[in-house]
Amino acid sequence: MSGAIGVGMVGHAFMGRAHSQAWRSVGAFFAPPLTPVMAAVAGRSAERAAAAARTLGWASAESDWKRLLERDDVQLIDVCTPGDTHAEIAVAALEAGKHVLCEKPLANSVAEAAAMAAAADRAREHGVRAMVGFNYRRVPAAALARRLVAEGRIGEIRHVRAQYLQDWLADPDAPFTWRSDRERAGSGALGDLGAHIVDLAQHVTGQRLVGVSAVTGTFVPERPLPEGGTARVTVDDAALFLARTDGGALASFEATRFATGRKNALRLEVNGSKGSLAFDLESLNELSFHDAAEDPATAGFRRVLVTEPDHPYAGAWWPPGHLLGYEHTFTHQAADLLTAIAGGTDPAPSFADGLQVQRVLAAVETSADSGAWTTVEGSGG
Ligand code: SOE
Repeated sequence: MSGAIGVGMVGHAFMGRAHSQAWRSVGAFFAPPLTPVMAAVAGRSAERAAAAARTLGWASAESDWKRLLERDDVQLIDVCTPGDTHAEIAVAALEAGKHVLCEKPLANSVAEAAAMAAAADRAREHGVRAMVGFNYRRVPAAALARRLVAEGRIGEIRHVRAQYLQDWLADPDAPFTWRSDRERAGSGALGDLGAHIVDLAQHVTGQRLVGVSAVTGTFVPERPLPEGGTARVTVDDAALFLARTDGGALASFEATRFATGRKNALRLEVNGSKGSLAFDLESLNELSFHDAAEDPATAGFRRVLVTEPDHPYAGAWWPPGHLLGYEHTFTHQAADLLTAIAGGTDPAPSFADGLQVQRVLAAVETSADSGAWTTVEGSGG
């Protein structure tokens, strides 16, 4: 398949802006087999959607996302809304024969995620594709880490150490938003940040979590509402857990919005029998690599600048040493999705992958509530 593909995006806040940037830039840098046409953006307020269309580069605006499904000039729906609407929009879009890109976490519950994965399975039979937006897989350094693990460069994996640390809720006076509301967000730091590190750790190692032992906490139980008064926080502020993988590794995970001074510190360290890899999103152009076979006198973590033409994604951008940022991960995501749609293959991560992450999140909540080791559904663990 080649030619153009019309995109309709639902939601135009932070994620909508990040995705818009990707749709604007992907054609210029990746020459994808399908050229995205930014047909329409949908939002609940006609005025705000029209303003978003103008600033973000969409040709038109709709005040009801359902209109996007009726439009012949839209073949791909990009879901950038809070989690409570993902399932309804994505399932309807797939049933209308539209390809879907859906922001993470896939849904607010395992039941919703399962319904979405089932809809994606049915749609695949008609050549319709679905992808969940775990964008950090597409940081060149993270993609290189996966490549090195797959090539056996760090041997058998013993430890996975994953953290996603932010601090934007550490101030008790920070206002209440949908992200602190279980009805809308599903969970707190767990689904928002923990989902990313679960996906990334599994992606880099090629192993899946089979069981967890977790603690979660809410440090600030009420927050001020912008319009006055307060609202009760119904999600976790932080979630920490230990896990076993199906490859025999022992792993630890930490997701928090209360790590003062840490702004967007997604860190992953993997220790193997032959060496180690370490990544920190706050220095996202670098991958630290330790080769245990090196002379101990000079061995240690080496900082690899991941900007060479043969590093994943990097060659499409600038000459070596010219750095990339957060926004590029969304462009890479768009490029891979367009390539998969054009090639008639399943994009990764699929909705089935999103469902599996959702099951890990559910196991974490069950374990935190019960205090018991909890098996991840479907893991055979
Ligand atoms: C907020 O914590 C947030 O924007 C997440 O929702 C994103 O998924 C993450 O990439 C950055 O932080």
